Amino acid sequence: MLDEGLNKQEIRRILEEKLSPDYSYDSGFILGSMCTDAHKFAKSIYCKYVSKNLGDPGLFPGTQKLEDEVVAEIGELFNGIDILGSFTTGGSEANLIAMRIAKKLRPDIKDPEVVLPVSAHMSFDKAADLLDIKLRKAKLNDDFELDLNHFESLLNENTCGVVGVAGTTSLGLVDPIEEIGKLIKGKDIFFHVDAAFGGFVLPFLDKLGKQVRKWDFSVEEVDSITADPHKMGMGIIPSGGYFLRNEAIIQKTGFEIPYLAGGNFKHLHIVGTRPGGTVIAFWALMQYLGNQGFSKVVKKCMKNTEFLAANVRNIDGVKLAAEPTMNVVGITTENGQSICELDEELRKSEWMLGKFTEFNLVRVVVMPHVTEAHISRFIKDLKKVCKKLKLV
Ligand code: 0PR
Repeated sequence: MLDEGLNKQEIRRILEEKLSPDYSYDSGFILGSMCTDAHKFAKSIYCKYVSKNLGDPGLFPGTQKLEDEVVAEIGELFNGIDILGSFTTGGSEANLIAMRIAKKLRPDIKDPEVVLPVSAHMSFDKAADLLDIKLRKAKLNDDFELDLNHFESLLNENTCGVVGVAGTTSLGLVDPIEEIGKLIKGKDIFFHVDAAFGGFVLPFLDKLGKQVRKWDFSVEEVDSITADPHKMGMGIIPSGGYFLRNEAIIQKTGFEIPYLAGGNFKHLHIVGTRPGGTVIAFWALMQYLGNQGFSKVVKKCMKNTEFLAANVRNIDGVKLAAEPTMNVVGITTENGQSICELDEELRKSEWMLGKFTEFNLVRVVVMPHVTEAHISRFIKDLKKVCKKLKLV
């Protein structure tokens, strides 16, 4: 550390220089990210309330009330009534909370297992590792749809939880949540839906008149949902969300910290100190955009998705891995050649895509920061790369 501090202007200059290697969302090169530039209004609100700490809600009862309000509003958006929950650091933490509940609710199972699709996010592997849960992964069919028969065959007396994904990480596809619900109906198995990405897309697709499979609390058996404001919600990083149908679960499985300055309370969080500013910022953003504002954003992303998909269909050498359900486009080679070289070549022109070797596809997430002009530039380079690699 310096003995004497520098002046602010100098520090700002140094920061600009040191951070110059970072990619910016508006460059268009970030095509493979599920995050985006936070909404301007959310940013300004966040700065004002950055010191609020929801780790000790007794000290910040106003902030806590806003969190309860925003959670209830999101719960309604997901067709639930009196939904509880809280903001998290992201989808990984929310999924970890869900897996912990699944295990805790079945103390009678000595070696607990969770059944989930092989396309489920890495965070479930992390949760399983931390909680000592065995994951049983169900296969996908050739069209990347979940193989329900295989899923069913993995259920047994050790199953404490099942997971369905509403917006898979690789392709943005929605699992047959209703059908999974039927498989566990009447059984003492916790059902968690991971809509980390889809949570702030699917409700608005529905409102735009697009056919969407049932995926939320409207499916009776669904117990909890992950949905992240810091993805398609355009909230501040970090803003994840965990939403739970049944309050008794918090009483049964929650933690208590007896010494807090603001007093004791039951909670499910993994972390202690917890940002209030991100919650307040998202509350404000929801009031500002309303249903119409979010629908407009989703509509634009879907228009750009269709633009990209239409182009990919016409490029010799590559094809869509699956028809996009939401604003995620998987691109694969027509001749089955490995996607690795394609990804490498595109990276040379700075295109930052997601690479999924297990499904042999590269992923474009058409986030709000991605414009038609960016996609046009990308398509041009993609065509060049297809020729260079002789995929044509
Ligand atoms: N569930 C699903 C379905 C996800 O896709 C993700 C993350 C998570 C849970 C975990 O969320 P957190 O990262 O908030 O804990 N999906 C993104 C992905 O793996 C994460 C990401 C975001 C990766 C931005 C890259 C990036 O630039 O693609």
